Amino acid sequence: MTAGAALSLEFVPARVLSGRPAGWWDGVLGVAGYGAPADPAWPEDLPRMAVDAPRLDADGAVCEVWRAAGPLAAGTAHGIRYRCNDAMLFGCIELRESDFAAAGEVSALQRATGTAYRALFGLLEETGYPGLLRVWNYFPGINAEADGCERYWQFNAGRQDAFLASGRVAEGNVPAACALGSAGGPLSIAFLALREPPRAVENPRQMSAYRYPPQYGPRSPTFARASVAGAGGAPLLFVSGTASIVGHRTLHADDVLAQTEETFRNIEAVLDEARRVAPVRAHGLQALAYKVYVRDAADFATVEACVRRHIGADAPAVFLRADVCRADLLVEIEACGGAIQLENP
Ligand code: 3EB
Repeated sequence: MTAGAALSLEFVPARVLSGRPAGWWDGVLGVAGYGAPADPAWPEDLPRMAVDAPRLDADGAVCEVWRAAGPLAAGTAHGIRYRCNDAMLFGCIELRESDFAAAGEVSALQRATGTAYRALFGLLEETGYPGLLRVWNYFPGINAEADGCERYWQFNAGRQDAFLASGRVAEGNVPAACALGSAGGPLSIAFLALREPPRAVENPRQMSAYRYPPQYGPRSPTFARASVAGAGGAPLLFVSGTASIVGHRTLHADDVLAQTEETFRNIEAVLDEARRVAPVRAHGLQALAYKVYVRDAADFATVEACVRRHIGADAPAVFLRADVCRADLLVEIEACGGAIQLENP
């Protein structure tokens, strides 16, 4: 990473990472691995998340490596492993639902989610990084019904309760996020927070998710379409998981190509909005890094070709098999860039 860059992202095959010398890890804020468990040879105090979401575009697991300008401090509090510098903090929390019992109307997943988010807000409060910028959420069976309610809805209830309990409003000042169904394993949450509050960005083509009508669940999802913050005049940019939703409705059910095209119309719209409200340096879709979640592995080639038509051959992108939070959504795409330095693989 170049001197002075506030934050950098590199997608690295997990097998390459395991050979890195000890000193290489010094500037690493944290790692999210997709497709395989975390490597036990990594530093003990490294925040890491292992998500069971197989990679579709290459063999083996891939790791998202976040680096920040040093010096970094590390710690564990509220069950969260974190690293931070003077501007930002990255943390990971993994909770097993089996460690939680359902209580009356409240499912084990809802309780685990509430516990995770209360821990997250407690940590940010104590360490002094209140500006929650980006959250990644993964848990198995996101579309399954359990205890008379969709599991994604249970997750939304636990998340929103914790936002409200922390004194944060559940709309407006909310982070960029994604929520995907893994193939198994714990509730896994990674997050990035800053000293300063980020600016939430919405998409004029889409209803804000926190205003979705109740047909998508009694408690609405708590996230913004994008968020921008920090790095002086050139903000870091995170575009949330984005899908084929216009207004509040899913478009093109059963047509994965049309969904992918619609998703890019949404990403373009949220990028335009981000540039309108902040001095974001992002010269179009080719300047961002992407994670693409595909529900059905058989759709991978169709989705990849469409994605590459939009982002070009060189933009960093990984393609993962995962369930999207509405049963009729076949693809979801997240992006980041702006002042984030992107290392090409
Ligand atoms: C949507 O637009 C699709 O619950 O944190 C995208 C990004 C979606 C984040 C979340 C859900 C979330 O509603 C799903």
